[in-house]
Amino acid sequence: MVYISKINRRQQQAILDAAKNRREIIAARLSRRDLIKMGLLTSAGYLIPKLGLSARAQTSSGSSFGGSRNGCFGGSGTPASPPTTPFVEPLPIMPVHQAVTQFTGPPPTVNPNTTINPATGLPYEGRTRPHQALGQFPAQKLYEVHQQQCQVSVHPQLPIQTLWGYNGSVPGPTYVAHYGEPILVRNYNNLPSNNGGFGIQSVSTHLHNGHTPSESDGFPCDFFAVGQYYDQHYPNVLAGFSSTNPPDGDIREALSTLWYHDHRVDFTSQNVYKGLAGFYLLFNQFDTGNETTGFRLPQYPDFDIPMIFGDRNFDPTTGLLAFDLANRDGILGDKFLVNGKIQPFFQVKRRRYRFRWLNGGPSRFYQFYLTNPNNLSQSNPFWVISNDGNLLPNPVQVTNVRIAVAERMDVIVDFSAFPAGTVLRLENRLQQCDGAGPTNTILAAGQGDQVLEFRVLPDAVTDGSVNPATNPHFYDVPPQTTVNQCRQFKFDRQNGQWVINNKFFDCNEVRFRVKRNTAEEWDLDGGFNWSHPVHIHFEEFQIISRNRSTPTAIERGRKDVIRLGENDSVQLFFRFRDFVGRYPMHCHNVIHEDHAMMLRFDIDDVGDSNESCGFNRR
Ligand SMILES: [Cu+2]
Repeated sequence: MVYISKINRRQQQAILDAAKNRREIIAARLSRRDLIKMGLLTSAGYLIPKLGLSARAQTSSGSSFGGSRNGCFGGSGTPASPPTTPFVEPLPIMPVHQAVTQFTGPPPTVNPNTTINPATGLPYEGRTRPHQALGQFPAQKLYEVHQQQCQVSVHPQLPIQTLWGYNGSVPGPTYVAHYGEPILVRNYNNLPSNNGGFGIQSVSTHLHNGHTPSESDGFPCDFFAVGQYYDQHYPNVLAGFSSTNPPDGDIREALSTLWYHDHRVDFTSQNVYKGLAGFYLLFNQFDTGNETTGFRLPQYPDFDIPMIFGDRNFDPTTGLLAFDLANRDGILGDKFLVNGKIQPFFQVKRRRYRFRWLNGGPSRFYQFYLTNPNNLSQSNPFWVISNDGNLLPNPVQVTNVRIAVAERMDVIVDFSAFPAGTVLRLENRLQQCDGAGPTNTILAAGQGDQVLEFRVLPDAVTDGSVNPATNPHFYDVPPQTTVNQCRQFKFDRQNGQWVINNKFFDCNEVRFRVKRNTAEEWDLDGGFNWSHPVHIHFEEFQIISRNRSTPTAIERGRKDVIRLGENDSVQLFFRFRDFVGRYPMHCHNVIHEDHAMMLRFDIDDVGDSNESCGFNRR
């Protein structure tokens, strides 16, 4: 809780003034580049103390109202949110996105629809490149989505929030997709002219870990304006269909839990913080959603529950969502939302559930435990079955799991072992004192962030799902083949911002070219004092080694986010197959991403040896 009385009143006022002035800058929609031009950023990348812009510059300790919290001293200069009572509302479940029989507006086309829309004076469509695979994988279903402002309650003790969602839902509706069933999604930008303080009204929607042609991937610079649409083609095809495993692709590369979110260059953190994210679930003949068929994983949707975690700050005066543009390290919220509600509860039957845990950011790392508040010494193990949407070869039993921003962990929790009336809390016990990365301190049970409360019901229930204790087998991990090219990347800090191999992101700079249908090794090196959850679009990788050691059982599958801790060095194996075009690699601490820890690489049929391994080569 807060300890306002212990903090100097003048310091509190400085923090509030700074927050107010920063909000005004944010409302003016100034990007990092604008701030540098206006001389409002120091050479170290921090906001100057003028007009109280930087509370940190005025307070020697940088203390926030939070004082000591989770054993952290000092703070980010962010005022504490208003108090809220935990576990008063049920966990919301996002609606399943429903297909339409035809699109509003013009019919879909292979080439972008560049006809001028008389209502806006802009081309109808924001897309700039033709669909490369719509002919080969014609859409069997059409979805229409409107990105728009909506009124949302995050907690009954806070006012209604004006957020941005997909079809009025925050988080967005859940796509239920199937391999072998290509879809076309028409994204309309219907965002309002007033951004309400932060966020920018142009968008690019990325389907995170989709094997998606570049023009539909949601590349950060493929953003489009209010009044335009953008058709995105999701073939829902297994990687390798035109290369290693024709004609249907490699079943070992099947994905399950994907998500979509805004990826607008320089503004991803603001737009996602404001609500632009949702789930995309992909089923097939093994992961069927039916617990009597295939791998017999718990039944969707009754016992297969997607959960997106997000931490947020709310203005202590107005109770409205607050975003701090001045923060370069990463934003830590003091309110914990699951599926858009602060600290909800979820009633469970005495059986197995599949939970799809997704860290929706912006910056925090979680280490989740199941804590019994009435018996803190009780250990409550569960099973990890998938990492970043890739089912592991076998379930792995754990007592806790760490999840960085954008990582997904599908887990199975068996509540049959608990008597009716048991309460368990999903507790984050990883200490993190600033946005740049966690300490490695694990807090005592009951001392961490209480994110969600499970309440075990007395109902009689059947359970046809597979028991993970019987060691069921899912997919093998494909073998690693000879690589065509090795590349090396150093993730570092420069002038208070973030670089990959000493460079900031530039939409038009192709840092290297990967030759289609070849394998590559990428070596990633972390810096000092910072952690980076690095995401590579388009292809999953396997971890060859982490700090010269074999990865853990949970990291031994395939992934699309690699946690790069302090001084970590990892080697990754990729196969880049099937499609061509531009894709990014970036830090998924979205504050780092926007300031500008990202690069563009292109896949084509030539390739090059840029950024090749050589310096500090092991
Ligand atoms: Cu980072």
